[in-house]
Amino acid sequence: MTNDKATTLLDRAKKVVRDREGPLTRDLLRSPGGYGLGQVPSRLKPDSTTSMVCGYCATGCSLNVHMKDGAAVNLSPATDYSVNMGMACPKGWEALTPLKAKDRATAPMVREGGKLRATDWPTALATFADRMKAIQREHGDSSIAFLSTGQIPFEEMALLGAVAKFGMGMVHGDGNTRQCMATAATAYKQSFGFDAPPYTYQDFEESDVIFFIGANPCIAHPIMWERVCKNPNDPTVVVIDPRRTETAQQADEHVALSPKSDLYLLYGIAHVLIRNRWIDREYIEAHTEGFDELAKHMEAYRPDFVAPRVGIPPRRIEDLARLVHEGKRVSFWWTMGVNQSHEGVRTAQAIINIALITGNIGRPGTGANSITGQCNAMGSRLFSNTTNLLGGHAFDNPEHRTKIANILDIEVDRIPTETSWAYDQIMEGILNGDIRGLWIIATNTAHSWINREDTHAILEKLDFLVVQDMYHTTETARFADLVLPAAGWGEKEGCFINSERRIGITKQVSRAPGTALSDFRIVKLLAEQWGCGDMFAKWRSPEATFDLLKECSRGMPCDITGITGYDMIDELGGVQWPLPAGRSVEKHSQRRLFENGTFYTASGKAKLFFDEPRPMAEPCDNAYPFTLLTGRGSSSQWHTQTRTGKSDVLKALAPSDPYVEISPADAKRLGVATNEWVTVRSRRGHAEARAFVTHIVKPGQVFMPMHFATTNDLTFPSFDPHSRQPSYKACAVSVSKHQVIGANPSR
Ligand SMILES: Nc1nc2c(c(=O)[nH]1)N[C@H]1C(S)=C(S)[C@@H](COP(=O)(O)OP(=O)(O)OC[C@H]3O[C@@H](n4cnc5c(=O)[nH]c(N)nc54)[C@H](O)[C@@H]3O)O[C@H]1N2
Ligand SMILES: Nc1nc2c(c(=O)[nH]1)N[C@H]1C(S)=C(S)[C@@H](COP(=O)(O)OP(=O)(O)OC[C@H]3O[C@@H](n4cnc5c(=O)[nH]c(N)nc54)[C@H](O)[C@@H]3O)O[C@H]1N2
Ligand code: SF4
Ligand SMILES: [Mo]
Repeated sequence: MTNDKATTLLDRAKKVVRDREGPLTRDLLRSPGGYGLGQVPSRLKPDSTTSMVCGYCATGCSLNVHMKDGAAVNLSPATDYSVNMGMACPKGWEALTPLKAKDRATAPMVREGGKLRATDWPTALATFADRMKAIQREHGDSSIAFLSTGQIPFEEMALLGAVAKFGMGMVHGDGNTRQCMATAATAYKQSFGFDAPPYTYQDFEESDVIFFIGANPCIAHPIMWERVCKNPNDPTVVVIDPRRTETAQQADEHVALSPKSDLYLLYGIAHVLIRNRWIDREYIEAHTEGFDELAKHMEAYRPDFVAPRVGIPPRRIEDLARLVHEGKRVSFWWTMGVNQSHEGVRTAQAIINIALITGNIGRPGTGANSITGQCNAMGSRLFSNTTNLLGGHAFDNPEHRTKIANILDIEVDRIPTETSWAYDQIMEGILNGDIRGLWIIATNTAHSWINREDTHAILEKLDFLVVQDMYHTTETARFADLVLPAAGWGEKEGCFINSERRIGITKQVSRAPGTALSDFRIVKLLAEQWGCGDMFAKWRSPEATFDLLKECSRGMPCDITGITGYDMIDELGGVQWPLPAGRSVEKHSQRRLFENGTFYTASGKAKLFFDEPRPMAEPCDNAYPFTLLTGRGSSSQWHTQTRTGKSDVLKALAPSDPYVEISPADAKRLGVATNEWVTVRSRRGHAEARAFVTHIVKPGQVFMPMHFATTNDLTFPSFDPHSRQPSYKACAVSVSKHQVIGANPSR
């Protein structure tokens, strides 16, 4: 279709809508800047190539999108971007395909007579405001809440969090980053004084010893793994994971520890380091607090005490400590095997402690480095206005509230004085009837939340559930009273922050289908309908919002006041925070934190935290003799598969049925072979899955990928007490051979 023809058709479509619907919709159609209804991308030439950051994982690769007649036709990985340098994983290559899926939500839908029916925006907006307000009037501000995401630009998250809390008066709102990054965020905040991952990806290439703890980058962050492969120092790579994962198979050493025994292992390593004086006394004195207490606590964790709890010989603990000691540049990287644990925060801090006491931080190739998950998990941690007030501020700090109120030009008493409930507390609140209206944006709770049976009962209990998603067919949308159709990545603009704190830009290269709108636009319209639109007049567009958030960051560790705007981010190949006003950076620069040993705590020193290890929430017993581990299964599947499941290419690259990894010894005992159906049972539910007989798991353990909804029918809802992150990765299950071999019993 030519541009002219598209414009004519669009004009006609606009006229039809204009004639039918009132002033609100007219305003919606007027929106400039590529975030309105079906317009030709405004910032880009119709036939051009533009680069933008990928919308899946937190690696933050840049993709060149090739446009013809104003529409994206193809893409290829950018070669001049420091993150990926010409590489992309299958999801990145296929990123445009899910936009064309048949089940895209193309119009708002309301539930009538038990069924979701298409409606127009004015009806949808009025339904939202009327129903939410009625609940709020009757049951108070705390009775309506929202659940947000790490997968939309942070300008959208910030607007959402601001409108929900300052405009609509909601008190509680959390994000799916709770399932993912809460542990790392809490650990960093306590230890460093701010949630600040210290590294830059260059560190992958500069280490001589690399530890991956509960991380499987070959599958979950393949382009980060490519960076490890480019390391010229022939580094020693150690993988600490109960499973012999793809990454473990590539590594020099695999420590197949017992599930959730990381704290013992890490304390054992710290014990040996301290006992042998393999520590950096000078660094400890100058830059840390609490070493004497730490050393005292670690006395008990002798290798012979620790080893049986970890399931490895004492000698290996000595050897691992020696490896840390002999390395010149040792880096420690962790992901969900640590974060998703009943004692995740202390485990993350045990890693941080080892880096600190050996002086492995703030230098090239070092660091205690949490790898983030979603494309904008870091953006959500700083700007979603859920657990933190915009820009890493605290809701319960009066000075912070005043600062933010002044920047946003709102009354300070619009800002809640208390921190929101966490995700699990919001779910609990629904169960108790305290929360009755819920607005879910860009997360698929009914699939991904821990212990799905309960989740479904909880969602059913709500008086009013709004689901704002790209697709109307998600597990969560099935429970919705109102579905708001959202534009996805590539259909709107804004910024993501990747794992190394690099702010990257995404653009509109494609039109959202039907009357789907960007989340930014949807939230603006809801604010107007609610009657608080004037409060957000300054939030004109994503880029105007970026400017506001910049101001919010001023003087904070994440200060980005030195970024002039989107063009600068584009030109420099992304910009890592911080970049305070007056400071300049080179194109493709690589910056790490704490080079001068000063942390964000009041004393400027990092704090050393430790605790007694606690038993697993649900240990195995005779009835449920296996430990179920869960996580990512393949590099071509993304979470609940609403997007990757729409690509034939990606589907061909991954198993289509749920499966369970089971050790050859256990399979033999149970009499099951690969591909046969088995039933996996926990105290909460059961799942049918195909057996995948493999040495990846040890006897007594099984693994199921999270990409199939049934996995969370089994998981046990336990949480880290400090971060409230769910412990998805360990519960007790049984496995039995299914009677009807070869047939799929779940269909
Ligand atoms: N292809 C693909 N890539 C993704 C995603 C995706 O869905 N698909 N999701 C993205 C997101 S949001 C995230 S958070 C990341 C997750 O990235 P990762 O955390 O790397 O992936 P997971 O498979 O969840 O978990 C990592 C490993 O933890 C191990 N583990 C389980 N229990 C323990 C334990 O007690 N101790 C230790 N040390 N290890 C344990 C598991 O065996 C698993 O191999 O991936 C991101 N990248
Ligand atoms: N058992 C088990 N469970 C897990 C995990 C595990 O390891 N094991 N990992 C946990 C982790 S780390 C994570 S991060 C979560 C992820 O869990 P979810 O967040 O539930 O997973 P997604 O499939 O990414 O869901 C994102 C939703 O947003 C929609 N969407 C995408 N882009 C947009 C957009 O621009 N706007 C709007 N409005 N919608 C959009 C998608 O269609 C999809 O429905 O799962 C957690 N659950
Ligand atoms: S590694 Fe992550 S950011 Fe890079 S292309 Fe794949 S999904 Fe996208
Ligand atoms: Mo995640």
